Amino acid sequence: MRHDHRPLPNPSKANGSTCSDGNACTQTDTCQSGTCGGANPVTCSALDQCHVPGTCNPSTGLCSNPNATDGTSCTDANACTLSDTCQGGSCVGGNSPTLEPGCKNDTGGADDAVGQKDLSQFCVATGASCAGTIFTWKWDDTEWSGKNTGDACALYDTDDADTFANFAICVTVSGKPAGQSGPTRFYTCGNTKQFNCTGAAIKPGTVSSCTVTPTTTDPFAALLSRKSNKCTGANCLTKDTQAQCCVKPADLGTATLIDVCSYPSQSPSSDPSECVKTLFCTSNADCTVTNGEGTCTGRCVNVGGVNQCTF
Ligand SMILES: [Ca+2]
Ligand SMILES: [Ca+2]
Ligand SMILES: [Ca+2]
Repeated sequence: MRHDHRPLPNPSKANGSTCSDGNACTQTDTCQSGTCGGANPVTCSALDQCHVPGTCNPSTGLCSNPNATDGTSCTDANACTLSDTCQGGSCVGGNSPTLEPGCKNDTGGADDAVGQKDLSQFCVATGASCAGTIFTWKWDDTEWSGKNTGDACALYDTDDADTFANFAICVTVSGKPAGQSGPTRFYTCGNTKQFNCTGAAIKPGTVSSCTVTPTTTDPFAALLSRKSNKCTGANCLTKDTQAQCCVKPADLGTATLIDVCSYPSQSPSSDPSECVKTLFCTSNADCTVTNGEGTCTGRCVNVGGVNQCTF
């Protein structure tokens, strides 16, 4: 029988011996100087773009999987949705590429026609101010001398599939600074040419209207290569004269805008002096949008009398 009170021998396991530290989040537990130490911790990483890294549960060794904050930007890999955001841990596609066609500058560029005939931009919009389609065209000039006028029309084809003009909405401007000269005119056309309102005859009883604003911004103002001889009047290189029309469905019927053109001497029957030469689309192939998510192909359809891309 032992009579001393020395502790019983309790030798440590060799360093490096496996053990368990009771924490499932440390994957490699080994004895170090008689203590079980955990190492090789579980790394919690985000499951996907709409989750954030979780924390390891020591009793299970499993990571939690918290959602990213709603509204965090993400990509749903669909180019037809923009501004995608995380909602409840999933990436939800945002708005479509814009339906509103907006403005197009004259594809002929700046100063491509003689001053008073030169058109610079065409825009399509909708808005509370107009129960219909708002469109706007601009002359590059800001003033007209003597009896000179600026004359421009929007040409429409009724949907008879021949692309020839069936009617036109025309505005004349004159004076210093330019203002509207006479009322907005509606013409029925002979349906024989695309860019002429052949046999133009005043169409009574229309309800659409246009207003003229003498000086607005010029889409080509920043171009250093502007030719000052092409327009006249104060600030003509940096300002334009604008006609804005509210085209009502009652006047439009089932028609499609062909283009906006200027004409000599208030005569839309004659050959155009200048057309903006831009259409928002003519076929579905024109309606492709490429962004960081790939390519989205939309459809070219008539909205408010204007062929435009929808997605
Ligand atoms: Ca998307
Ligand atoms: Ca032009
Ligand atoms: Ca101008």
